Amino acid sequence: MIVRTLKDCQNSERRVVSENWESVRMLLRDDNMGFSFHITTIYADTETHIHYQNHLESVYCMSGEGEIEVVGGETYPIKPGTLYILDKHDEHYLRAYKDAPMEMACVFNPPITGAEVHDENGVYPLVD
Ligand code: 9YT
Repeated sequence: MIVRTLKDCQNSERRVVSENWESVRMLLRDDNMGFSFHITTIYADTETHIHYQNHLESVYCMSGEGEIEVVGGETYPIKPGTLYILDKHDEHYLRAYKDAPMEMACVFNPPITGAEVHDENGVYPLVD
């Protein structure tokens, strides 16, 4: 059994900050669960290009509002209670509207190690 609190994880190297978002990786590859689990804050009034070519991701919105635009496809609203599932490694633009950040719970398969950063194409590398 493993038990962690968001507060403890925030006060550790599990909290990673980037230009448009920050993410607290509460569960990582070295926990051997087959997935990773993150609490991610998408800053208000931002647009992020993301393309997880090596990972599947599901994202549940807990607060805030925005939208996800699939490149070459539809745009879907995101609000509290919305789960989006990138089952086709969908390349997308993630936008948080200007009034408030979006608080998201994210699951990655395969799990990330915690060291990855988005490259210039919005991709996380697959770490051996
Ligand atoms: C929703 C999303 O993919 N945001 C980017 C950060 C990611 N969730 C992470 O690395 O924790």
